[in-house]
Amino acid sequence: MAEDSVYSLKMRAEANGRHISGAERILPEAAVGEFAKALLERAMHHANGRPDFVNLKIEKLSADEVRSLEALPVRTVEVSSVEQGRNVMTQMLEDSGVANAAVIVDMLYQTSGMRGAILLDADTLERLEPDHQRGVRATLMDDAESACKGANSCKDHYAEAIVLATKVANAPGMIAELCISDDPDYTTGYIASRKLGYVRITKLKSPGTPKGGRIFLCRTKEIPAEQIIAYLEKSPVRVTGVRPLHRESVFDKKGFVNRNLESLKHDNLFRDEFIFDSAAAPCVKQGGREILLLSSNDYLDLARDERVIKAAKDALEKFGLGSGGSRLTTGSTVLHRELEYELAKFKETEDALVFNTGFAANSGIIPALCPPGAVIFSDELNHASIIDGCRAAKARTVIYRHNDMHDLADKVRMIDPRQGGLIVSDAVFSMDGDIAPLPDILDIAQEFGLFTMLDEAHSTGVLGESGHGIREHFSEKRHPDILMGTLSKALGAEGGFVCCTAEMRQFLYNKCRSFIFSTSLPAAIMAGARSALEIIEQEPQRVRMLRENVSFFIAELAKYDIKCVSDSAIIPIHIGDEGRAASAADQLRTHGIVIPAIRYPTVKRGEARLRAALMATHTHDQLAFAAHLIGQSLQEISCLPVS
Ligand code: WAQ
Ligand code: MG
Repeated sequence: MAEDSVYSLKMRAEANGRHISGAERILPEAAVGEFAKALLERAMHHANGRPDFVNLKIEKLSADEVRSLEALPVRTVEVSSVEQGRNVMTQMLEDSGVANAAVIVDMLYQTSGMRGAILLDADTLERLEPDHQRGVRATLMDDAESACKGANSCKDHYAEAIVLATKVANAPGMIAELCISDDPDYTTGYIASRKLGYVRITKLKSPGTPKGGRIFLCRTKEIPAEQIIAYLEKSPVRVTGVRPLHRESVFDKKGFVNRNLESLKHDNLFRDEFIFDSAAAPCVKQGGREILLLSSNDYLDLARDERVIKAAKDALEKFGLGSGGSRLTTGSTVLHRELEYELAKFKETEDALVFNTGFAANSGIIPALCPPGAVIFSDELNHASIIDGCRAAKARTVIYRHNDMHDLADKVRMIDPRQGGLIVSDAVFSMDGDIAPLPDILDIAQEFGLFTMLDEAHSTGVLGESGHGIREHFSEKRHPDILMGTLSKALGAEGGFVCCTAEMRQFLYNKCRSFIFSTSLPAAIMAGARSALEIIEQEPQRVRMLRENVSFFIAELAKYDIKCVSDSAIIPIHIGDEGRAASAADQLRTHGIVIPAIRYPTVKRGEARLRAALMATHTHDQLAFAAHLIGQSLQEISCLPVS
């Protein structure tokens, strides 16, 4: 039985006179309705924009004028650079007996912005298409099975190209076709002919370039150009045997994960999870065992304080658990604002803004403050969240040597950032326990009009006579623009915050993406943190006890020849080799002490260390016991071979 009547469908969409999409089909009568709808859908919803003009042309063809052609055989040449791709194309053209192959490929690379192809005489290099701007377009073609393959398939560069290439390769007088996609991110192009088949070349341009074009290379000795053009434009073709592209090797997802895990283990950088059955107190329970914890950042032991828990409980009952929305929509309660006023008072600023985590604060604030053109000056030992903030910012980042104010001043002076910028530093460095020279940072920033940002995650509740932080420590009257901190360490709660001027708060409230696009913290957390803040004000002895514990512990370690320095509650015990640090931590665990081995990428490779963090409530007995065991295990691991 003969097929139904056959129709050509052509869609073209424009906006402001600019082409935005086009597609065509050749279909049996029964499929016309469905595909017409799908083509319109494609016209109306194209990534290039919304059209103001759509042309859908439906035309009956006489079935016997439609030629059926077998799809060209396909192969793929993987190349590793554009240059290599270009050479492969040139070589294949030469092998097809074309003189001037390099000149022709060069011409392809000069082409862009055409709707159609260059029709080029291979012998005279004469352009034969009547309209050089537009080029000649191959049209009236389709995959013979498109009616069965469904109307809703999205644009498939390969499927469309193989149909076109098959039609073109069968044109009278045709020698070869060369093609580079004009899609900025589609780097695969091809060379095709009846002799070569369809040869895909994986890199013909670098990603991001909107250049692309086609050359139809022909001989007109026996066939006049008009006849070639008439075939390309007017002779309907249906291509059979178009198969979806077979990918030799799909990406190995499982292998990706496993290779990463293996390499972490090999480098002694794999981390296991410790699971506790109790709060992070000096003594914790783990699997029924009592363990001495020397790694909590709950420095003042407030997370489990009765008053803190009661405040949180009351708020929990009143406000429920989750906040249900971003601060910009429905996630602000009086408790959020009250805590912010208290934080501002605590840090002597006009106002404050609470973030979901310290990480969210740092990684969001820096990009907000540093647009393209600005320069960020960042200490080489800054916390990962600051590094990620720098990476996310469109500004340039300049790293200065750790706490080296000469290096910082030199770099600022040399770069002379006229479009603004930021100096950003940890107040207490999280892996070293030392303090940033705040007054010097403020001096340098002042001279050049730079913003300043200090991360007080480990200094709030720790530095200064009464724990107010780095300004109290230096008796500094000036304010950094951004005094960032966390609720999750000495305040025993959860979240990050920024203390700043009222205008800066408004700026961040409106500009900081990590703040805007997060559901706010529960009111119960706000109430708990506020209570903790009150306790720090009322009981400054906690801060003194913490400081006293640090001196005691450092003196105990010295008894075992372990020399440590720290200006905070973080005490690094330097080991160096990752494997030794990991063994020391493992050994201490078996003896009932948790003190983690800090390794790359938290610190540089070869600078692994045990990192003790003390609490105000550790007893001297506990600390003396810990120092003794640490001394013992360091002696044992020093006999281990360096891994
Ligand atoms: N007739 C002649 N030339 C055309 C036509 C046509 N129907 N359609 C496009 N061109 C020209 C025009 O100058 C374009 O700028 C250029 O070709 C590239 O067109 O196996 O996407 O539609 O994975 O961007 C190759 C697939 C994809 C390789 C090619 O071309 C693979 C592609 P694009
Ligand atoms: Mg394209």
